[in-house]
Amino acid sequence: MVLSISKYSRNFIQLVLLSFLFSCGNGDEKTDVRETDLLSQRAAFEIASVPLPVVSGDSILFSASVADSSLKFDSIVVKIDDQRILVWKEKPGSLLWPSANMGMGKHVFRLAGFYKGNENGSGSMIFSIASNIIPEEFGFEVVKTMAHNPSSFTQGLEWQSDKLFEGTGLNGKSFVMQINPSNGDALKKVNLDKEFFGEGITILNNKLYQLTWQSHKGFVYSLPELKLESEFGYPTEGWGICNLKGNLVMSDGSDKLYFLNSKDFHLDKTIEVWDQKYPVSELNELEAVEGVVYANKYQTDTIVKIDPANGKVLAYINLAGLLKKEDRLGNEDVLNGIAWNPSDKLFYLTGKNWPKMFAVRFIRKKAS
Ligand SMILES: [Ca+2]
Repeated sequence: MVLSISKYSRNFIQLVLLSFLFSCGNGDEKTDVRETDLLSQRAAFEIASVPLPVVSGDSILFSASVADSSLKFDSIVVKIDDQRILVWKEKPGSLLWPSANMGMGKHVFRLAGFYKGNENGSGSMIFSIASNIIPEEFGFEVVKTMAHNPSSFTQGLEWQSDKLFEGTGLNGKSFVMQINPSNGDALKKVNLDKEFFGEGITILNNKLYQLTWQSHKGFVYSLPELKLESEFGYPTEGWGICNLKGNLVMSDGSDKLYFLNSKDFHLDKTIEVWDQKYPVSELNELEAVEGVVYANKYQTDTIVKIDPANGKVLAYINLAGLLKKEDRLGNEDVLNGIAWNPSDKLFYLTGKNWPKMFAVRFIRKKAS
């Protein structure tokens, strides 16, 4: 619980910073007022609370009143996130807003009051949207068991046609490899410099992208030769990566997925992942399969199936017992490799320092 509270406050700070950046670049009416100024102004409005969280699909009734009766307004601009929704004349009112097309997680309802052209009061409220989908529950069936190199601290796993690639972590032990699927031996291997802690990998248009943990730097390799070609930067930590519709999709250990343009690596969009009650944090290794994203939750035996359009959890897959107790080698040997093989339609799963890799089919649990 302590973790989730600190994550909440971290998300809030990120949100405020993000809003600040957006407001700086917005030439809208008087939005050259900096967000920090806006938040430090007198709270001119009282905004009625909404359900915590709002259930996706429900309409949200926003209503506000004047808290500071000494202020007069010509107009009150209503925004949700950065979008200007409407303008109330002289007095605040109410707004019934549909949530169906909004992404999961945090949003901001914001009011800015103006009098004779000057902004003279503000108010804002953060609210969250949770999924309206009951996640399906899956177990698994092992179809094939293979050897995996137990010295590989697995951070990313991905098939390209019949070739399997693995990225590993730890400083001085970080590699990107093409491996023999039957025993985990490296067929091709590139070492990362000691300063880098390797993370997830993904393959798009014959290029392999590899993240690093805290260096804000990724590497691009050309295939099939697995030759370092270029580097790219990103502001977050790097955890897992996959690709979807030509975009790179990254995790950073939070409840967010970041969609990066693969040409210039700019951030196209961010989604937050939620089930019906809570954000799903610690998202790690990723795999995109037939338009949806699978993510393992760090230090658990759970893989989460996510709708990338909105961040809703579609299913939870429970992989407890996949690696038997007698095969476990230490504390850090957590599930951390997910690679979908389209030719046999199986998930290939392994973990950090696991001696085995498994080809697995997910089996839907019967409703009890
Ligand atoms: Ca993967």
